[in-house]
Amino acid sequence: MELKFRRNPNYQSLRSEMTDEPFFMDRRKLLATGGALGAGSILGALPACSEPQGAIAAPANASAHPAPGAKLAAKKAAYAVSDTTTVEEAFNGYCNFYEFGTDKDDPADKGFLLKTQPWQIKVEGESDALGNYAVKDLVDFSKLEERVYRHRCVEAWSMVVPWVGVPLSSVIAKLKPKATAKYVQFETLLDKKMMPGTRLPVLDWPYVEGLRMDEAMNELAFIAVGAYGKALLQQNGAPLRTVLPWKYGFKATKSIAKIRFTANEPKTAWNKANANEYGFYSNVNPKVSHPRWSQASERVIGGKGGFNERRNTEMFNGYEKQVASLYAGMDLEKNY
Ligand SMILES: Nc1nc2c(c(=O)[nH]1)N[C@H]1C(S)=C(S)[C@@H](COP(=O)(O)O)O[C@H]1N2
Ligand SMILES: [Mo]
Repeated sequence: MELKFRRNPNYQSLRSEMTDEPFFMDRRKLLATGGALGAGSILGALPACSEPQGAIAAPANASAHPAPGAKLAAKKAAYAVSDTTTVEEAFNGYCNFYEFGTDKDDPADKGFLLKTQPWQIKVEGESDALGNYAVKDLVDFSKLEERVYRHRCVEAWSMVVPWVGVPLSSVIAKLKPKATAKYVQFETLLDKKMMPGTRLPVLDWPYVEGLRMDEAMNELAFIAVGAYGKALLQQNGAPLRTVLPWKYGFKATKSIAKIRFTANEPKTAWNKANANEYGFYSNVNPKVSHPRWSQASERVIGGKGGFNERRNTEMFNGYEKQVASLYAGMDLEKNY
């Protein structure tokens, strides 16, 4: 995981030229699919069978969740960040989602291939509620919250994102973990047709991540179904993903297809790829360097502060108050 700028060696200049690729591409794609239009505006006219799969906000039945880009109603929660919110185009256009390719603009370019309707989440392991669930079975769309969180990638860049979703604890409560469930593992969909990046052995697919149960139940742990007031676009992990603001971004699992409760520490994708560089905990920590770079500061993506804005990285990404107790007595250098 290193910074890569295939098309835009001066990525930052995009902020003054917002019609450049990839953002322009992304907008055009949205318009073409109706995702950026008011839900329903062009839908009534279309016969159901002509709908581009996963692109149009036309829930076929009550259990269907909003399609990528559909507007979501959410109540503002008390999680805010003093720094400027990242411009939406940067959040949508500068992504890590290796299932679509390893360049930052691959997910925005190819995400439209991912059909997010219908969607099933399979629950496995130490649970009294095993089975297959629709997104709406797990996420109560009448209780959506907007939470503005810091988002810190292990590659030393950051954003500030207004997520829309529900506490992860509310989802876990529906899944009745047994007392033997000490961890929870999240798994991303693996579909070689819809995710061209998975045809290459970049990671040991499917992408898996995990948390200790008490981490998963922490108030900050969030299941996002949206951002910027709209249902997540594919590149950001539609239809649902985890958000764990005190951890490096790769601990979040996009486009979740399985949730597995386990007695033992589950495997995680980047730890399998390089255990020396990516630990199970991966809490944001400015004092513990990545073996190949410092984590003391971060490059601010899509903010207001000029093209080379940096900020100092905070312990637990600024969420020490909420999460420090989870790691009391642990050596955070050993448990990186
Ligand atoms: N399935 C899957 N989930 C993933 C990734 C990925 O490549 N595949 N990348 C991770 C990384 S490194 C980061 S920083 C965040 C990026 O989320 P964003 O693109 O929505 O900002 O997603 C994480 N979740
Ligand atoms: Mo990341």
